[in-house]
Amino acid sequence: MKYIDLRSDTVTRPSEKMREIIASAEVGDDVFGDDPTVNELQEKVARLFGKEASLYVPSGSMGNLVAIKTHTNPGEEAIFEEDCHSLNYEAGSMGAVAGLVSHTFRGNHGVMTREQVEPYIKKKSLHTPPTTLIALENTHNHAGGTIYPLEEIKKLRDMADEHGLKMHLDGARIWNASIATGITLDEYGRYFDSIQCCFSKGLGAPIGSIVIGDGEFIEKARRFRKMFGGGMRQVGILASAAIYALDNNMSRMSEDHENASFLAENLAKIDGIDIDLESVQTNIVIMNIVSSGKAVPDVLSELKDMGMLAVQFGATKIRCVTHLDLDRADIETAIEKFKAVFSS
Ligand code: TLP
Repeated sequence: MKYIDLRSDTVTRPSEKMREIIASAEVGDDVFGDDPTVNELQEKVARLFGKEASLYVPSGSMGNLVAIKTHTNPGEEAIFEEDCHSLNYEAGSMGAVAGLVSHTFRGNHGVMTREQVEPYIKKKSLHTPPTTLIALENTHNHAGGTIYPLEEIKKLRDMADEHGLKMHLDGARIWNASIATGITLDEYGRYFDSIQCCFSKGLGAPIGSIVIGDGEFIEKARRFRKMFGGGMRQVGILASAAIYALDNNMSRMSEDHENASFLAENLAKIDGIDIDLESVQTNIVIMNIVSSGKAVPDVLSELKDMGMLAVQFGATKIRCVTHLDLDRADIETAIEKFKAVFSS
């Protein structure tokens, strides 16, 4: 059965054209630094974000870990939003591998503010783990693909400068934020010491993420990538897909955002489904089904029997993500399937 797969934008498959590009990519040994396609990708992305350098890594989780490990020392404290991906879905790497103490704050739609965070920044002392890093997520996955307002990012950057903190962005879906707001990648680049972005989500490449920063930071990060087993060889075959994705699949993301809004507005009309429409800002829709009295696994299994896939996202919540392998007709079909499940 061909499913309408709304589990994630990670389920996208390389198109025929992308596969052709992959097949003809020029390659070399990237651990020696001589894969021309990887080098082209790294230069291109650094340029897009107005930074000196970047480093191709196998996954977003490794990208966040490499970047944060490069900025910090074990026993230091880092500030994270409570529901962020790095702390909740990366297998505990921030504690287990980077050796960090995490201080979390509850964001509003994933957004922590300077006023909220600043009083808790710890100075180095005999007793305290000094706060040395703040990490943001844009778009914020768990909050429903919400966008971090630029004004708040600027305030947090000022705060980071005043207190000597590094600022990292989990920008797995920064492409969506940029397309939705018109804020350029270069503008986002200005406010962070490092950014991690994924090619394997809405951009539709099969594998890969990238860490962006200044030249010295990236050289140091390269060593941690090697330490974590992320030094790859003829990886230009994958980097070529990322270059193709950037050139061809970014501007079309507005279609995914329109599909997500359409899906959310229609699902919100169904009895038993509650959606905070304010949080639907890009390609993610999170719904709470508690008022239906139904259990999430039962709903997901009924949907699956009808040819549709989504994921559980908390005890009473379901997440749907729109992407380039789904068109408006698929979304309309998905809405009909939800209606059928919730009318029974
Ligand atoms: N997110 C995946 C799952 O892990 C939940 C998804 O389906 O959304 N940062 C953010 C904001 C992410 O959403 C993800 C992946 C990552 C980092 C990690 O990327 P990968 O999966 O490449 O390690």
